[in-house]
Amino acid sequence: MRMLVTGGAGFIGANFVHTTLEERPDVEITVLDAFTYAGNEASLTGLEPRVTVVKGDIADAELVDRLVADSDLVVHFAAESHNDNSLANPWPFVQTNVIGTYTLLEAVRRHEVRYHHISTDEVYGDLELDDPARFTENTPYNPSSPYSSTKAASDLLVRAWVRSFGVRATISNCSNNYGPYQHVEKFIPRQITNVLDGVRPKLYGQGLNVRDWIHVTDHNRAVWTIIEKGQLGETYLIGADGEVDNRTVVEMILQQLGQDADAFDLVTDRPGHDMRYAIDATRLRTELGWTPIYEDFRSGLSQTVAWYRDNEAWWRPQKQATEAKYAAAGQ
Ligand code: NAD
Ligand code: TDX
Repeated sequence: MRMLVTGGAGFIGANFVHTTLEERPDVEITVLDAFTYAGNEASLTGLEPRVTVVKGDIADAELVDRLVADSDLVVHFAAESHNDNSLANPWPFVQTNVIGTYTLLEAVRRHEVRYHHISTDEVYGDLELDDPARFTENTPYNPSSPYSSTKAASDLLVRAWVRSFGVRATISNCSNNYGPYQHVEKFIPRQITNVLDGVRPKLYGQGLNVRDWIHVTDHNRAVWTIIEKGQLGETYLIGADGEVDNRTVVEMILQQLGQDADAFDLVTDRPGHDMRYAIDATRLRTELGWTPIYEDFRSGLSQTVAWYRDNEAWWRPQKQATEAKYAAAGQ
């Protein structure tokens, strides 16, 4: 099988490429990635000949047409993915997440290629801390940020291309991922690498916001489950019952690195900061039989802490510029 993986040099895409090579000997992969600040060549070294890396933009219609024509399946991870960046400059989010997805959809439509669309639970907006509800496939879309609204727009394009043009597509909306190869701008790697650098972790607001953490390998195994068993045209939510508030995550990281649990700073909150995300993945579990492997967040986190401790050469080149950006925003 020849597979086109967009965004394969990013966090989840690179993990997807690694897992796929290990578990699917019949798959050959072409990665299409623009290598923005978030793409990292060091995440994909030594994977030839089963992986071919093409540097290019998903909004480049000619390039996309050629690569899609040559594929049996497209898995679309590429995106501008960071909420804080989308508040500072929304335009690349509209361009990549909306126009880029449109460009891919037109190509899979022309060449009748199976397509899987990677999306986020943030399209559903947020929940109150004391709300017993969790997101399901039937929750109405209500995105808050430029990032989540462009992801919502891309999901809706996929649904329309399924219905109007018969494109063979599935969609997944996953909760917050953690694990190796995640850019140091994101919450967990930022705090781990801060502590490794002797810098106090930075919590937005009071640190009360809740995220529903899932290990990236569990996300990617769910994606494969949907590719193989999902119903065309359908949406599946992916989550592993991993709700934890940010303050508790920081306390765990500090403890795992031998520091006092209260050695963090509270900093300026993110404007419009979503309070809580929570996924009900019953459909994925019961209809498709998926279950997560990393059921204990604390031990998955401790493996992730160890990965960053052991792979400084991977993250060090991005650290200074990332922290300079946060410092300018008072965060
Ligand atoms: P990431 O920012 O780590 O990686 C994104 C990748 O896309 C990078 O390699 C980047 O170079 C590439 N890219 C960006 N613009 C491009 C363009 N125009 N053309 C080609 N490549 C381009 O993101 P991630 O965290 O790995 O997220 C991957 C996908 O998963 C995204 O669609 C995101 O919305 C979704 N998602 C992420 C999470 C999470 O917790 N990180 C949770 C749910 C869903
Ligand atoms: O330094 C920080 N301090 C802090 O308290 C950072 C970077 C974040 N936070 C908070 C904000 C959030 O409540 O931690 C939480 C997680 O923040 P991010 O890592 O920026 O993730 P989030 O905004 O929740 O979005 C992530 O999950 C859903 C991904 O970045 C998205 O791509 C995905 O769709």
